[in-house]
Formats: sequence, C-alpha cells, structure tokens
Amino acid sequence: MLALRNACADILRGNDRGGYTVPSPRLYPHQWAWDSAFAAIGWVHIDPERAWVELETLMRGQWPDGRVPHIYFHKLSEDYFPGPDFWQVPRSSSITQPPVWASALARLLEVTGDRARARALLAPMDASHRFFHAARDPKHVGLVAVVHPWESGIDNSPTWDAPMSRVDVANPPAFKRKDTEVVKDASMRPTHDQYVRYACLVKAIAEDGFGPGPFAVYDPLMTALLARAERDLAWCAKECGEDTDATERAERLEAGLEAHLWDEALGRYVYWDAHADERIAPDVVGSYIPLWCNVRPERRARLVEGLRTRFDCRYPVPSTSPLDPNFDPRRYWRGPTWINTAWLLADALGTRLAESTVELVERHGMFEYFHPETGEGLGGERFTWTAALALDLAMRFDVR
Ligand code: 9WN
Repeated sequence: MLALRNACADILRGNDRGGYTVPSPRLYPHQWAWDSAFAAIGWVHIDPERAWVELETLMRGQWPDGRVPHIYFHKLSEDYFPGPDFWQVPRSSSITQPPVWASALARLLEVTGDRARARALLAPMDASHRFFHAARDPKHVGLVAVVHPWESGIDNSPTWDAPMSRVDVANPPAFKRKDTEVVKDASMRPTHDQYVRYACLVKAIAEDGFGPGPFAVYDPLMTALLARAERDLAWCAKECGEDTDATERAERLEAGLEAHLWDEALGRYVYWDAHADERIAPDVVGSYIPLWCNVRPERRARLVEGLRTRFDCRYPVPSTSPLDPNFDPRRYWRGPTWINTAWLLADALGTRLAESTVELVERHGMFEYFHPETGEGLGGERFTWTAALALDLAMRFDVR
C-alpha cells in the first residue's frame, strides 16, 4: 500500500501546475473538469488542503450561465488541439463534462469536516447543476443530453457513431491534430474522420451562440452522474445548514432515467438521440453507470448480471462489451478498461473489482487506459485519475 501511495502521490505532484492538476503532462496539458474532480478525490489521501484548492480552481472557470467548461486553459499555448481560438472563447472550451464535482465535494467535506470551505462552493455547484436542467434537456423530460461526444467524457464510444454520421461535414474548419504527435500509435486514438466531425460540431456550437448546436443525445451516464451529484450536493447543503432543492432535482432525473432510458428486453439503460428520436443501444459501459445513482433494486440486479456476463475479462470493466461487434480493445473508449468507470462501478460490484483495478495499475503502470485482457498500458502516460482513483479504491476497499 505504501508503494502505491507513493507512486500515486508522485503522479499527482508531478501533474500539479499550481492549483490545478493536468490529466497527463504531454497529451492533456490543461485543466479538465471531471479529471479535476477525480484528482481531488486522490488529493484527499495525500494533501487535503490541496484537494480543496483543486475544486476551488475548477469552479473559478465557471461561465455566468453556470456551465463548468470541460477544459480551462490557464496558459495560452499551442500544445493542445482544439485550443481556445478554435472554441472561439478566450480561455476555455464551450461545452461541459460529466458533473462529479459535487460528489468530490461531499467526499472532501466528509473527510475534513471543513464546513466553511464547503459552504463557499455550494452556490457555484448548484448553478452548475441548474445549467444541465436548463440547457441540456431539449425535450424537458428530466434527463441530460450531451451536445458533443467530448461532453460525455466517453468521447469515442460506439454510441456516438450513428448521431455523428448525421453531422454536417460540408464545410469543415481547418485544423491540425496534436494528440497523434504524443500518442504515436494512431490505432489507440480516434480516426481522422471522427476528428473532422468533432471539429465541425465545435464550429456549429459556436455559431449557435454557444447554445446546444445540432447534436443532442440523452445519456444515461451523464444523467446518473448528475442525479448522484444532486444528492451529494443536498447532503453537503444540509451539513452546512443551507437550503437547496437538489433532492427534488435528483428525483426528477431518477424518474426520467426509469421512464425513458430503461430497456426491459436488453436489461440496461440506452441512449436516445433527441433530434432523430432514435434509441441507440450498443453494449457500452455508460449504460451501466446508473448503478452509481439511485435505481430500483430489480434493475440494479439486471445491470450487475449484464456486467458479469457480457463484460467479463481479465481486467474489468471494458468500455465496450467484448461481445459487441464494435469492441476494439486498444482504441480509445471502444473497448479498453478505464479506471474512472471501474471506480464508478466499484461500490456496486464490490471488492473483486477494486482488487483487479489496483492490480492492473500496480502491474502495468499509470496509463490513461488499458487492454482489458493483457493489461497493456495505452494512451497517455502518468495519468492523473488513474493514480487518484486507484489509490482511493486501495484505501477504501483495503486492497493489500
Ligand atoms: C477531449 C482528459 C480528457 C478526458 C476525457 C477523455 C479525453 C479529450 C481528448 O481526455 O478527452 O476532452 O482530447 O481526447 O476522453 O474523458 O476528460 O483526460
């Protein structure tokens, strides 16, 4: 445990840029939203003061409409595509990311008991949640839609193939990728065609006044993370003696998930393209993430069964089921195992998942993602959330 703790501390300290932690020094050299929340969960075990600073810095990038941008560019440099010019925003991207920051806040408050510091973050976090209800639910059904695959956090999942094929690519903006200069094996990253579509969507979102743009897909992962974050925010507010209607908002999301995204025949949650009015159902890990929030017991049992039978491999949980025709074990979000989704499922799946996740990291290193059978480390190196969340699993599940 001490060796793991030291290795994780080394990654977090090495990726600290003074108030924020970059996800990976060469591949992702800025501040990403959900990465920062995961980093805070790791920092708590190493330096709780630094964990608070991580969340405070994250919320300083918030837009007046409440959105927490998915990337904040503290430094203006040419080391990442797309940079702020491409987003047409001075310092940030224009989309958001899965909201785990209030869940990180709850953890910090629980560990440190620092109510004053937590209280100062309640209003910005509340506003960040309201943004999703106001701007990411075009049909007003009590769910969260993503307006770009990058907003979903599981960016290159096969889920996006059908809606992305409908994106207008008639006038693509010029761009030069940086990711394939860092990750030399292009088979681990999205294709050129996918990047053209990502870029066209960024442009369309800017043309829509940073409104939703042409893409809107209701997402069980986003909805579940917000539902859980609303409950965690309600708990923090109560601890701090403040009022909030986060519990009512959580209930609305939980009801939305059950009413619109559950597929009884498949036994999992599915995605819903709001514009094409089409359900999207490749067998991907996001469909099971509602285990992280409050779902009905009989549905929990079916989700757990699905993960055990269709996602079985040496190092679970692969991002796409090995039984799904889209499974690709080395390409970004189309098959590899990621530590953050394992962490989100660990409470539901138990100690064995925590143990195999810690073993994966100890044997193969702090990579961005991993081959689910061989454990080969893939993508970016010295990856922050891999270190932060493996440490958290080791501590909470007492993995030795
Ligand atoms: C685009 C930073 C981010 C993660 C995402 C992951 C990847 C970016 C990219 O890296 O996305 O946001 O350039 O590929 O998919 O979940 O937050 O680690």
